[in-house]
Amino acid sequence: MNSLIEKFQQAGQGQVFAFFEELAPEEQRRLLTEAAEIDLEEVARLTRTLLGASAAAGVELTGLAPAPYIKRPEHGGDASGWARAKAVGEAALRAGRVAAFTVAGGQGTRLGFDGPKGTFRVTPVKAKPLFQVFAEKLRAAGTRYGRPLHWFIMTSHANHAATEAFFEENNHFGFDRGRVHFFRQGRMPAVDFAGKILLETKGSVALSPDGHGGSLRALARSGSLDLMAREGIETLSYFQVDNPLVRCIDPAFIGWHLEHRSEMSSKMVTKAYAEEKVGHFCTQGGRTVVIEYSDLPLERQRETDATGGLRYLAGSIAIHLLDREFVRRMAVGASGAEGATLPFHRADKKIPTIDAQGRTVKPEKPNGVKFELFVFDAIPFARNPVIIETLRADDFSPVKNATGLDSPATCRDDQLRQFARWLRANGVAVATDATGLPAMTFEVSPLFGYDGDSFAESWRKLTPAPAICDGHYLA
Ligand code: UD2
Repeated sequence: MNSLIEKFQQAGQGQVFAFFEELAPEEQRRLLTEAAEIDLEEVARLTRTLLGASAAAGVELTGLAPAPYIKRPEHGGDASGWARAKAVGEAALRAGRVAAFTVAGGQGTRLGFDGPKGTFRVTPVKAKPLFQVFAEKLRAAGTRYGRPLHWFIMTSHANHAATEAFFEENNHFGFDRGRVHFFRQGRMPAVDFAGKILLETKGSVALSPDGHGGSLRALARSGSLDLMAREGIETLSYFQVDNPLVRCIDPAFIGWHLEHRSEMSSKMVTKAYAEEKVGHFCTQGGRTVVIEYSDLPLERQRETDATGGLRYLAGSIAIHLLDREFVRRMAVGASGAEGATLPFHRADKKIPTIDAQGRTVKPEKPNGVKFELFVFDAIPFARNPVIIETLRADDFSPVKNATGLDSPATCRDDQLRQFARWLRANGVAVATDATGLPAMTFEVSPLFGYDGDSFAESWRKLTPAPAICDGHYLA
């Protein structure tokens, strides 16, 4: 018998090959390839630690306190410190020591959009897809600092080919194709509540992406870290595919990170309301940690301090800077060799599978567990982690849901508000409502301006300044 099948049987996972004899040869090969991807010891360990009777009851919450962060100058922070940080960051950009990194391997189920999320169209006039917005911001920043940037994009098995094809069809949105690097994240098998690996069909395992925390080992495995080392890139600017407002390249953030010799830095916003679905920056036992909203009981989320404000105020918006060699260290740990290891999180899900007779099962309630790694779990392992404050309006408006909060509609309005603020800052009168939303719909190309500074530079060069009207595209 095939030695891999034997290994699965010895591990009590023989059900993976229950229908093997019925499969055509190429289906058998495919199943064997998928099975070879699975680390049976890891699955056994996770079953013990996350599913078994001795599984810890959730995340440890004792000794939790709000984490300190560097305040923005407009909220009482040290303006000269911010100016210095910006200069340090700009110098690193001019020296080509920074690259961009987008995690785009998620399944985007909540949005109900079929296709890689980065292909979703978001801008108000041109309906540019998310990937184009990032590509143009990065191109513009590269030009501004005289060093074209490298851009790493993590995909999943499910969307890798479609993502690459999309860039190909669109001529990489003007990005130097030799500087865009796609790589796939790893996968984990889903298991039932007894820890048995689930099949999706007779010839395929129920595999799903290993979470954005899988990006650390995928960066190493794909050779991206080696490429960075060859190119003299020390810092990765990490952001999610769902947030077109993100400052993909933020010199002050980079400067704070470098000045503190931090290995992993993060941006926080003050939470909009107590139950906002973001992680919470905390300290615990002298280390910085992020506690996801789903792990922090509601009464803690709502706790107030002496001033009546929220005690756990600092929300994580999933924007980080990562030191290259720190990622390498974490990646080694993740494969179990030594040192630091990211913990897996358990998510109970409805997992389409087959029963013992091979019939399709579409469960109506959770029937099993997926295992995921979270990138912010690396923070406690980082030397000198820094958290800086950012303004939500300039960094965060994700597209998560089809309607309501964090939807295409709210994101479109937030983009319009930002364009209006940039115009107003340059002396243009723009009619807006009380929330800053302009009456007209217009769009600023990231190639014209991707932040307040770059917009002002381009605007000053326009003589005479154009009259912006409804439908205008400033490029
Ligand atoms: C994430 C954070 C939350 C907050 C919020 C801000 C977690 C657990 N929570 O919530 O604290 O910061 O973002 O928007 O992270 N992805 C992959 N591979 C995967 C899974 C996800 O690449 O296996 C990517 C995905 O494409 C997206 C990002 O990670 O770019 C976030 O994924 P999500 O939608 O699962 O995160 P969410 O909204 O639950």
